[in-house]
Order: sequence, then structure tokens, then C-alpha cells
Amino acid sequence: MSRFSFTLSARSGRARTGVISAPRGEIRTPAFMPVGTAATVKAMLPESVRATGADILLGNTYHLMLRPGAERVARLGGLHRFMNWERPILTDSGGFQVMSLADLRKLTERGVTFRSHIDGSKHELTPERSMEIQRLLGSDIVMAFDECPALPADRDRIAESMRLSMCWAERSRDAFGDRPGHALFGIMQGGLERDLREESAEALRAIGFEGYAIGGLAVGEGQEAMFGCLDYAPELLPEDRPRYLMGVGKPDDIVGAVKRGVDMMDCVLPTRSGRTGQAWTRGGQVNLKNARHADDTRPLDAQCGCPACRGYSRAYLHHVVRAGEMIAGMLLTWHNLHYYQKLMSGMRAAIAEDRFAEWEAGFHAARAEGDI
Ligand code: PRF
Ligand code: ZN
Repeated sequence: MSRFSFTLSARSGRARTGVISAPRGEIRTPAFMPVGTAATVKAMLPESVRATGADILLGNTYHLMLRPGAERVARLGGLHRFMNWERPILTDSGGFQVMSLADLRKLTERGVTFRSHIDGSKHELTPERSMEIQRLLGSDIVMAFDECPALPADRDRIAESMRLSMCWAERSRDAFGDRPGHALFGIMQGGLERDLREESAEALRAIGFEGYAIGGLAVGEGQEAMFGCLDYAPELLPEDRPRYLMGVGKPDDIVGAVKRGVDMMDCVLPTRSGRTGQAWTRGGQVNLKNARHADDTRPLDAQCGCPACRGYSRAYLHHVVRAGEMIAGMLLTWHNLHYYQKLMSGMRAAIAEDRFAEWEAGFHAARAEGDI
């Protein structure tokens, strides 16, 4: 009996809705995964994250291996127990974070060596070590070890990097072994080069994974180019497996990705921007630092059911943001995660009733009207 499965229940155009069943709980798709990089979704209690509607969190191999260390997390009972989140956790594999965060990186066929951005200590990550760390953390969905260049990049660099990542994908599959109830996802690379995306998808399908990610996007190419790639990339992957677009995005990126057949996404945007006074609403982005909110007695969004909108005025939110009070980050993070999860549940319902196009028109119309 497989304890990890994906069941699609409806489609609307190319958009899909379904459920991933895992031993720690169900993940309704399309799913947005809040980012809990350092064993915390910053400024939120786990029960509050759950209250916004999240079914799964994302954790990071790179950060947790450096601090507090994967072996220590294992000794302390695993990441779920450690951070008090008993539902599914997906962990990223570390290569992408090394390339964007670490110092003195050295890439070889074997893997990558680097110095910690925290204390300068020397480390190595390979596909084998990444699989071991993700096993020690107790991750439910493990990501294959990969790397990718920022865009724009030379076609040769993109091709070489993709082929290295496909070699690492095979080593990840071998090192992961047989772990019932846990899933390993492969990661497609290939930049904006269609033939390289095709080659990457073919390589991953030949290896075989429980799910497939689209990596190497949202790395500087812009929305139009990303959508251009998403116009064909999801369909290169097996229909009956979850498709995960890594590190995306703004609400309109998420809507465009779901429309093109993506099932899962993650992004620091709702949490990070919540800590800098930015709110995401039906009407678009609202900067609560702006002086125009100083005497505004209205809630941020009168139609939002989150604690920030039920209990506080825009004037109060403006004040606590300006004063650098911790509650500002707490309230705006809650609001943003609530908004993102409402966006996902709205899309799931629309797909289930085959009215995604209509839902999408409403989404864009509300934003065109501007502030609410
Ligand atoms: N690979 C991995 N993690 C990622 C990415 C990737 O390509 C991206 C690209 N947007 C975000 N996070 N492993
Ligand atoms: Zn709200």
C-alpha cells in the first residue's frame, strides 16, 4: 500500500484541483506552502499558520544544516516535533540556497562546497548528504539536489547546469532509497530554452519521482518570460503527479501558474513583505508605511476575516509599522498568509466547478479597481 498519493478531482482549462494524501495529512491542491526556513514561519505560531488554511510548510536543508544542525534536530525528535508542526513538511534540498546565500562556493561534479553565511565555517553538500539531511529532519516531501544559474545566462551554462542537475537527480533517487510514506520530487531545469526543458523532463521521467518541480524560474526573467515557459513546461511532466513551481510568487504569478497547470508553490513574499509593512489584498499591494493611512479608521480590508482586519484600523497598523513594533510583523504576516490561502481556496473551488476563467476575470477586475 502506498502511503503517499495524488488524486486529481477536477480540471478547468489547464488548471487542476486535487489532494495529495500523506501520512501526516492531506494537502489540497493547488497549494501554497508558507516558508518556515529556520524551523519557524517568522512572526507566527504554528497553530496560527494552520488557522490561515495552510496544509504544508516548506523548510530548508541549507539553513537547518548550519543551525541548529540536522543531527541535532534528529536527536530532538525531528523537525515536526521540534517546531511543533505535525502536518506535512516539504524541504528544499540546499543547492539553490547555497548558490544564492553562501560565501566562497565551489561547484564540482560531486556537489558544492561553501562557507556558512552565518559563521564562515566550511561545509559540503552533495546529493547523498542532502538526502541524509532531509531524512534526519524527517521531511515528508524531499527535494532532489539541484542547482541553477540566475537568468539571463548563456545557453551553454544553462545546458551544463541542467545536465549536472539531472545527474544529481539520479544520485538523489538512489540515495533516497525506499521510504514508504515519504516522497521524493525531481526538479526540472533548463532556463527558458524549450529543448533543454524537454531534455530535463525526459531525464526526470526516466528516473521516476513521486512529484515533479519546475525549478530555475523566477530568477530574474520577469513574469512574461516565466509564463512563456509555463505555457509548455507543466505538460512535459507526468499528468498524474503533483507539479510544484519553486519560489513563486506574487498573487498574479500564482494565479497565472495555476492557470497553466501548476499544483504547488511556495514563496517568502507574504511573510517577508509582512515584516516590512506591505500587505497583499484583493485590490493589490498596500504599503502601510504610507502617511495616507495615519488617520484612516477603516480596516485594511473590510471583507477579510483575519485578526489584523477584524481588530485594528489602518491607522493602528500604520502606527505599529512606523514604530517598528513586533505586532506589526505579526498582524501583517497573518493577514498576508490568510489572503494567500483564501486565494488558493478560491481557485480550488472555481476549478472544482469549472469556472476558473470567470474567477480569474474577477481577480484581475478587483485589482484594476485598485485600493479597497
Ligand atoms: N531549485 C531549488 N529550489 C528553488 C529553486 C530551484 O530552481 C527556485 C527557483 N525559483 C526556488 N527555490 N532546489
Ligand atoms: Zn486581513
